[in-house]
Amino acid sequence: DTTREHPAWLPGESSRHLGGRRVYIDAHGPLVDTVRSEFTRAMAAHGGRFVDVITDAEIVVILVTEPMAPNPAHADVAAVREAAAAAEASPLTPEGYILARRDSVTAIVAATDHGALYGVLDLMRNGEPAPGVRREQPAHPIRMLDHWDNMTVHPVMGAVERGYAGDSIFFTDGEVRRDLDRVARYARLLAAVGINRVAINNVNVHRTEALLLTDKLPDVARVADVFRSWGIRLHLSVNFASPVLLGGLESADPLLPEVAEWWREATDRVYDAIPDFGGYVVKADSEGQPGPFSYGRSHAEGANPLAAALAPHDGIVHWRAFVYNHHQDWRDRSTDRAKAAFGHFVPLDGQFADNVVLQVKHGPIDFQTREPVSPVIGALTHTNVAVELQVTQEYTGQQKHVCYLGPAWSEILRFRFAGETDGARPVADLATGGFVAVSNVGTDHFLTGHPLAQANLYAFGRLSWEPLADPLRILDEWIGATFPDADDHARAVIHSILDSSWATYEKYTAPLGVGFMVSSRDHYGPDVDGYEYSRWGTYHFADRDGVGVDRTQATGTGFAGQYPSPWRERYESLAECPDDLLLFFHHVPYDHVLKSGSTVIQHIYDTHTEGVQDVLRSQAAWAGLSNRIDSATHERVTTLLVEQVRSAGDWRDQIQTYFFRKSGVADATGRPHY
Ligand code: BDP
Repeated sequence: DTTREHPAWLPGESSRHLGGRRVYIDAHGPLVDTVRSEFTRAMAAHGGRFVDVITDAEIVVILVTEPMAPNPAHADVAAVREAAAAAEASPLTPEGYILARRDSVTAIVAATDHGALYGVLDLMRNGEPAPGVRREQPAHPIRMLDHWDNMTVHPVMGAVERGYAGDSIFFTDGEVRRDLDRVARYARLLAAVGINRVAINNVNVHRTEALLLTDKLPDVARVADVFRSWGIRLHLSVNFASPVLLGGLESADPLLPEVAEWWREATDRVYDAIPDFGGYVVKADSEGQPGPFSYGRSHAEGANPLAAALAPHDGIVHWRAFVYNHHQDWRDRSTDRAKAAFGHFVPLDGQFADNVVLQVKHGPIDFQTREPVSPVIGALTHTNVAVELQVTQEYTGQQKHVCYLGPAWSEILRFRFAGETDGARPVADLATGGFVAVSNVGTDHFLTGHPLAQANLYAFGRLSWEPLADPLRILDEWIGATFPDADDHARAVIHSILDSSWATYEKYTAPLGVGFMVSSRDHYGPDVDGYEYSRWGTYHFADRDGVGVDRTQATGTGFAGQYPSPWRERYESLAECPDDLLLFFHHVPYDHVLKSGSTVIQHIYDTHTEGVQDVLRSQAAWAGLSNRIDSATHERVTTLLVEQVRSAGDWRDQIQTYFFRKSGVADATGRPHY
């Protein structure tokens, strides 16, 4: 079936874990209907049947309630008895479940239909559990994807802003799609990795998309219906000026009673159409979007009326902290885009309503390959904070390059603002508002353009459920669930191509944390000075003597001072600053010696050569899989690797040449210069 995305975890084969068995279900609720239909589908393909007597079953799905009222018959089955005992010993959270296996019986025990669905999807992804009892529950209740989908093809940004996988799966020609089959399959994939909220439209809300909130509500409700059967709540990005744009008011000043009233009425109508609507995503005062600054109001004053409208319905405002001046004067070295979000939002800590989540990009600038963790995440103690990641590979190869981001996200989630002291909390724990990421899917046959980019979507879901999980274990899970028929050799090759692909990408692109150096239009490919004299505020300051941005307190922009100790001192100090962020924090001469023992200039030369060699090795390894995985996937990746090799070579040549010409320092290994 060529309309189906491919290969995708939960391919047809995974239903064999559910089929061919005698299944007993003692549970109820809308999501149990979904569970039942998964079993029915699997049984149609692989045999098996539902049974009425628990002792006849090989797979048991039951709900326990609080206080536990166990069916006495349940005690006759060891797996159920053990799972129920575990649930009693420590109660399950609403989305949690216990998987137990004893003798030939697998038991899935949950407290809600949502937990039961997650338990069954776990079985589908991973197959039968090992003997014993395993408890799973999400670290955070909010695990969300944002789509940057436009309703019409934007002249510059296309159908999906920063999308690299075809058109929008939700919209076409200014309307919500009639046929939502792909959305249904996507929802199933997302549920299988624990995603429970999706915002369907771009954070840049143009006039057409603004109408989703009002005129287009019946169509939005159709999408919400599809997501609902997978336990996913739908959210909308809204335009802050909606009261003017849609309501005909003269002002969107958030302190005007008529504006608050407009939001309340509009929101009530949304809930009439979609009773479990998730809430609003707002990009305000950012890159041309309207916001409270136009009325002299703070962002807390801007967010709270929307929050008040949503609160009676259990809705949330995701308010983005991506606020900075994109019209700054590049000649004025006193400004620093990295400092902006902290300056705007930290003084407002404690002023946001309880159902506002401040959505903070993981780094202080903008989804670069390597950035320090945003200090805003550590500084807000009285505000719900969501960490925003970018699954769509805007700055990491645009789904033409292999770049598995699990290890990058894992470093962020494990980062401790207080250093390595006992009891210091990692970012994973500070994300009191959960995790949000920009999705990477579209109408492309492979769902994500590059088939291996599916691993990023999978990893984001799994990390949002279990933020401290090992990203390489998640990678192996994804490989197992996606290529169930691949032999051990093929799996090992796929693993080796992906596991260090982020490090490889970093080697051949902008060095040592300096970022950008990309073409300023589409952010793909090298353009070392592409942003150097622009108003966007992202610079590298390379000259004949050195390179890097001085963000120290002593002589630079002072950004390092936004961190608590020990990072403030570490980043400030040339001797202590980690190599991989050196040029983010310091401007250094080319002969500065790194902790690695190499000089900055030699490091730039060497890593760029190595990075291309890494890609060539991946290309050769992939070629060896030609008869070991399905040919369509093999061909697509083969084609993309040709482009990755070309592009990596382009990066290497431009970066090496640029820095040779700037510095005049020859490559110590004698490699030729251009
Ligand atoms: C930047 C993208 C831009 C987005 C913006 C955002 O280049 O297209 O609109 O982020 O997050 O990285 O709002």
